[in-house]
Parts: sequence; C-alpha cells; structure tokens
Amino acid sequence: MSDANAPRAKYGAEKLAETLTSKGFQITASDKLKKSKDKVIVIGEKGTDFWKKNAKSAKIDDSKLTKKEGFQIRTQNNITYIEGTDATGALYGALELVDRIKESGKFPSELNIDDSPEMVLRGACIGMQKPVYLPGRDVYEYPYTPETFPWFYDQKLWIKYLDMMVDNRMNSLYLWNGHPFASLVKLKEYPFAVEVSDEDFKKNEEIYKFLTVEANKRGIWVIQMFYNIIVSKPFAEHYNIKTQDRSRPITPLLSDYTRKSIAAFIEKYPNVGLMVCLGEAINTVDDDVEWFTKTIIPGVRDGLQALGKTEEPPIILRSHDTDGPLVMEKSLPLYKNLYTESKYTGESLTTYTPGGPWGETHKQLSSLKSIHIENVHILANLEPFRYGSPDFIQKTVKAMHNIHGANALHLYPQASYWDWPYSADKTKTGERLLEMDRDWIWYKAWARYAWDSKRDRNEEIKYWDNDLASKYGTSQEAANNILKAYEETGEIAPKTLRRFGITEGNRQTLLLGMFESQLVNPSKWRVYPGFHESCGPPGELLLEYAKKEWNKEPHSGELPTQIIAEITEHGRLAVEAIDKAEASVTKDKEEFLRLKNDVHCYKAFADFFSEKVKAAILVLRYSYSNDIADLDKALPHLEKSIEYYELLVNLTKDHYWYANSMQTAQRRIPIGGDDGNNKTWAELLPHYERELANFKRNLEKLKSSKDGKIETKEGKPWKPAEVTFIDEKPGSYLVKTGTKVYGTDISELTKIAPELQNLKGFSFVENDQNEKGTHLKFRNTKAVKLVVGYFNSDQKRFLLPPSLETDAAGNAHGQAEVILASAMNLKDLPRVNIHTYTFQPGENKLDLGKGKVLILGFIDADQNITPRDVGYIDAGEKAAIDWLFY
Ligand code: ADA
Repeated sequence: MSDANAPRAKYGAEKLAETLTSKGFQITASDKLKKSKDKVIVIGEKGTDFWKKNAKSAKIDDSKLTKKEGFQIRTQNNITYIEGTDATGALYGALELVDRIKESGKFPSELNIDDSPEMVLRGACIGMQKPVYLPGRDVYEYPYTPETFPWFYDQKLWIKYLDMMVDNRMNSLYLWNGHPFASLVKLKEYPFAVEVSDEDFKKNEEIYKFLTVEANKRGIWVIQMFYNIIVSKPFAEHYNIKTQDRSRPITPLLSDYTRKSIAAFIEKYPNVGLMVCLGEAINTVDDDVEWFTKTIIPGVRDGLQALGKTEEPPIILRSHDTDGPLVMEKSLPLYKNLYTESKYTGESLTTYTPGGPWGETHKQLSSLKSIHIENVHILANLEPFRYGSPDFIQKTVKAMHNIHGANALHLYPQASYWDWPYSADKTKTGERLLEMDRDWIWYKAWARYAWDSKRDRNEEIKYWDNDLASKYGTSQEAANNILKAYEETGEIAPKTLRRFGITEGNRQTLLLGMFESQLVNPSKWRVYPGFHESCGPPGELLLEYAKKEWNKEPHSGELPTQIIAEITEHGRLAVEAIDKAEASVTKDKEEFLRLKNDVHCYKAFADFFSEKVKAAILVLRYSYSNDIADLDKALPHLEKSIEYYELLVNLTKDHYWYANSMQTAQRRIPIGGDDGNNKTWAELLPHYERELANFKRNLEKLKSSKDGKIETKEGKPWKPAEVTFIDEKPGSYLVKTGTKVYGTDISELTKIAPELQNLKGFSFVENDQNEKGTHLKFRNTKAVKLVVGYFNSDQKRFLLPPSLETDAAGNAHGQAEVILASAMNLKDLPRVNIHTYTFQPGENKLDLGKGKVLILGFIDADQNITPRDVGYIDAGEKAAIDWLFY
C-alpha cells in the first residue's frame, strides 16, 4: 500500500507489484492499512498524514532518517515498512526492494536497510541538437519539431529512457538547446518570434507535459538548458539582426525579448529547471554579469510573480565561456538559490587526478556551499567505441568529491551525443542501436558511484562480474575477463589524450588518430591553454621530453615513453581477456562480438599511436642532432603505424558509421570535418599515407643534398583583392618592413613572410581596438579572404584567436586554424600568426571582439594557399620540424 496522492510512492508501489506478480504473488493495492495475514508493504514519506496514520502503531524509530532522498526499510511481523525522507526516498526504498526480489527471486523475510545518495543531483542529458547545422541556421539552433527530432515525440522511447534513469537512481534530466523558448512559449509582445507551426507548438506542449509528469513520478527533475544570446530566426528576420553574434553588445531589445521569454517559460512550466550558459554568443565577462543579473534573473522573477510565488526555484549557472566565480559573486546578492556547473575535464574523459586552473574553478564554485555539478561533457576522446571501466569511473567520482569538492553529477551520453538516440554502430540488418541500450554500463557505473563513491573495490569487482555474467550468460571467470577488458581499454583514450592531445575539446576526435606534424609541432594547432595542466597528472609533453633527453636533463612526472608503453600493454591485456571470455558467452552474442571488436579497435589504436610517438621522438631528436640516422630510424615506425591503422580501418569499416557525431567544420583535429567529411578511419588512411610519402620524399632529398639541408618551400606572395567599404573606409598601410602598424616605434614591422608581402593592411587605433573591438563593413563581388594577424600572446590587451572550445561558431568563416604560424615580427610586440576569414560575394561584416589584432588586407579566395610554419621565432626558441611531413 502507498500514498495515493504521492505519485513517486505510487510509482514505486506499481514497480513492486509488477515484480512480485512476475514472481507469482497476488497483489492488492490500497491506501489504508488493513488487518491481514498476508505480507503487507507500506510505502510512504516521513511525516506525512499517510505515514502517521499507517505506520504509527509500528513505532519505528526514524530519527536518523534525515538525508535527502534517503530511505529505511524495516520488517515487523508480516509488514515491511518502506519509509522515505521525502517522496523520492519512498520511491527509492520501494525500488531497493524490487532489486532484492529480482536478485534473489524471493521476498526477503527480514529487512533492515538504511541508505541515501552521496551526490545530491545525478543527472543525464540529451542534446536537442544534430550532427550538422540545419540549412540557414547556426550552431545550437534547432527548433523542436517532429521533422528534426522525431524521437522527441515518441512517448514509448521516453518511458524506456526514464525507466533506465530511475533504475539507476538518476534524478535530473537536462535538455540542451540554443534557444528553446520560441518552440515552447508565445509572447504577446513578440507574436512573430515563435518558430514552429501551431500544430507543432501543440505537440511540444503535449510532449513537454507528458515528459515532466512521467519524470516527476520517477523522481526526475527536468531542466532546460539554453545558450546566450540567441534569438529565434523569425525574430531576427523581423528586426534584421543576426540570431547570434558573439561580438554584439547587449541591446534593450535583446534583453526585453529574452527576459519575457524566460518569464513566460517559468510561468508555463514552473516545475522545469533552467540551466543558463552565458555564452557562447556574448561579448565579454562584464556583459555576462550584466545579462545574468539584469535579464535572466529578472525574467525568472517576472515568471514567479505571474505565478504568485515567492520561493526561488534553483537556477543553474554554467561556468562555460564565462568567469563562473565572478558571475556568482555579483549575482548571489540578488538571487540566493543558484547552483553551479562546470565541465569535469572539458569535453573528454582524461584523468582521475584533475588539477590546474580548471580544478581551481571547481574548487571556488564548490566552496560557495551551494550545489556544484560536475559535467562529464561530450566525450570527444571516447567516441565511438564502448567505454565501461567501473574502476576509472569510481576513481573519477571520488576525485569530483575529494579534489573538486563537488556534490553533483551531470552525465553526457558516452557517444553519439549529436546523433541521439542512436549509437554509431553499423549492424548487419542496418537497424540502428539505441545509445541508452548500448551504453548501459556507462550510465550504470556513473550512477552507482554518484550514489556511493566509497564502495569497496573488491566487492565492486564481484558486483560487476555478476552483472556481466548475467548479461552475457557466462561463467564468473569469463565475466571477470570482460570486466578486465573494459578496465584495460578504459585507460587508453584518457592517457593518450592527456599526454599527446592538442585539446580536450570536440575540436579533436582522438580515436581517428593524429598527424605526425601535430605531434612534433602542436602549437601550430593552438594547444588549448589550461588543458594539459588541468586534465592530467604533471608530466612532460613530447617537445619537452625530447629537449630534456637531448640535454641529458632529468625527467619528471608522466612521460610520453611511459604512456605509450602503458597503452600498448593495456591493449594487449584487454584483447587477451576479451578473447578468453568469448567461448563462455551464451547470451547476447551479437553485442558481445561488437564489444570484442571495440576492444580490438582500442588495441590497434594504441599500437598505431605509439608507433607514431616513437617516430616523433626520433624526429625531434633529429632537430637537435641533425643526424639523418635519427630520421632513418623513425621511418620504420611510421610505416608500422600505417599497418596498424589499416587494421583499424578493417575493424571499423563494417562496424561504424562514423567516429565522431559532430560532423561539422568545428572539428579540426586530426583534420577538418567540413561538410561531414573525414569521419571514418577509411577516409583518414590516405591522409596518413600521404604523410608517410612526404616524409620519405623529404628524407631522400635530405640524403642527396650536399650540406644535409633541403630548400624548404618558400611561400609566394598571395594575390590581393579589392572590396568596397560601406559606411567608413579605414586608413591603410603597406605590409612591408619599416611600416609602423599602430604608428608607434614598438609596432614597426621587422620581418614579414613572403606570402604577405603584397598586401595592403588597414589601420586601427590601438585604444579603439581595445575598447570597442574591430569592425568592418564591405561589399565584394568575388569571394575573398581577409588576412588577420593574431598576436601570439594571451594577455588581455591582445585579441585571442578563435577558440572552438568556447565558441562553437568560431569557424563560420574558416578562421579557426593558423594558416601561417610565426609569420611576422614587430619591433617590440609578440610575433604574429595568420588566420584567414572567407567571405562570399555580397554585403559582409567583420566584427571582432576587444583587443589588438592586425587586419592585413583582402586576398582572392580562389588561389592555392599552403598552410605552414614560417618560423619567425624569438631568439632562444627552437624552429619547428613539421616541414618534414609536408
Ligand atoms: C564547445 C563545444 C560545443 C559545446 C560547448 C559547450 O563550444 O565545441 O560542442 O560542447 O563547448 O556548451 O560546452
């Protein structure tokens, strides 16, 4: 019996009834305790009338039942009392009994259980996003419609997903979207802003209601996430503005529209939470503070006022592309119930010893003693293979508590986030697998340790052995081998990325591999600042390692050579274990074979990668020794790496549709993902083969040259192009030595790459750039590229180059990559890297944020441009050696 007015207790009672019926019991439900000789179960919430009325006579001591979502179960004679601290506790108590009955097949005779979760929020998320942009729209702009998201309207799928969540005791579900409001609310002041048809609007109301009711029954809080500042497409068209624009200031119109959208949302869906991302389309941190305090919070308050409520619902602030601690400091005086969220180790899973500057942000946010949520974000280094290392996950959750001080979790799908609900697997029948099914162990392990991270490791091994034995119908020993395969492979991608990667962001898809040029000259690819310090234990990166080797200096921390030895060993042990398990598998054989294939893929990847690293170490050594013998030694390693990559191609070609689910030009490493290309290993192989061929050719040339040197390719001057300026025409200068770009002595050009020498730059006043940013409006009749020089400095007065880690739209004009590295020197300013922005014919605008940046002129888009490292470095710096691979 349960409290009929309490949907969660009722849901728990229903689940118990289902389980007991399947075991042959006959069930009668009631909301009043009746005398009976049969077994009786009472499910309720501490302190309610229902509980007082029906459990009073039992005189159960519940003084220790205080923790949120906690429960206790007691048996007295024939009655089992399940008492929750709150409604969710009652539900979880009932589900605990369900699990025990399922496990033992019997109704337990005597129960004395107390339990409660350690992390207060245990959430999963779903992206209302797609692998590609919708035509005519920008990143994150996906209106809720049945055409774009057929699965969103599938009630059965939702039930399956919500059941999976509650089975794992997860209590929060986040929906991620750029601007969901125009799919969900109508504003009387802006009726034209709605971006779905009336029919779809109604469907959205229905499914949102359905979802929130069903989620609530299962103790799940639905939270809508949104980015800022984005407006709907019809709204933008109405006012002839862009839907999003990182460099635009806050205007009264943008603020009013957003504030009203939020108010309407709160009024209509008072039980849905809001998670706010103060980015990626806001200009500065000052604007973030202003937007949060003057638009978002007032919007929530307006909504509450319309409802006649005063109690503040929680608002979750993401610390992404903003200064979370600062925004909190300025906002807490205005609104008390703020939670925070920050990515655990960025957009990849890299370590259980996090630290560095990102760790500091976590610590600061945790120290506010509100709820701080660790976001295990996109798993850019785990896509697409199966991941399920309970050991790694448990250690990670411990680190969230012990190192970051956090008390909540927000978990992304293990793979295929942008392609949800499907996984990337190709099956024989062509049927797509559901990610939630495929990655059951991912959800289960995180949720299990979010509930209790301190579980005893030996007991855990037994627990997972049992689980795997029952899933695959194997012996305990074979199950233990499957677990071992998961745990060995579970180390490979984290270790590889943290030691050799350019970024944890989904700018890089690790499991497609990396080019040798990226290993020996990572800075050309812009190593994401903070990544290596924050996402792994201290250690040496390849360049530092090579330098210390050559200078015979002592090494320290985690070393590249150590990591490649470890990952190949993990791969070997994992394959050995999974192969041993195979004979014992009697259930779900097809899935087992897919898992086995993934384990083999991981080994091939580790072998491939470590051969590349061995070659890179020798090439870097050559940069000191100038001894061609070092390059000769590198060659067989590169050749071997191709063999392993071919194996990877064979293992994946019939098993995977793609490696990465984000299939746009936002992916840059190992190679651009423009137009959905380069997402499979088969597509990458020719690129790696070309790299090998280039290396061989350069090696031959080196050998036949007299002085051991070869002519490196000198660039030819780029062909300039003309445009017509609209409004204001900036002053111009010739890009040649002696020109003072800011009119000051320190800004005199002293060295210029040949490519840039015919250009006409545009002059800007230093202070204007620092205070207002850089803006140009022009018309062009042919496609052009604008050549922009970014100073190689992360100091505030210089504009930072586009960073896809915090600005997903940062490659909209193809500007994300460095085209010419170290291409210009000025007398006393940092050296300059060149990026180019492509503009199609028509009227165009360039809006860059605040800080100094050089606008070096327009060139014809229709010419061959070869990216390279020009090598105008500062004294004492070492020239890059990546030319050997081009
Ligand atoms: C980066 C990333 C996006 C998204 C975003 C975020 O911009 O490229 O895909 O994950 O961060 O919201 O954190």
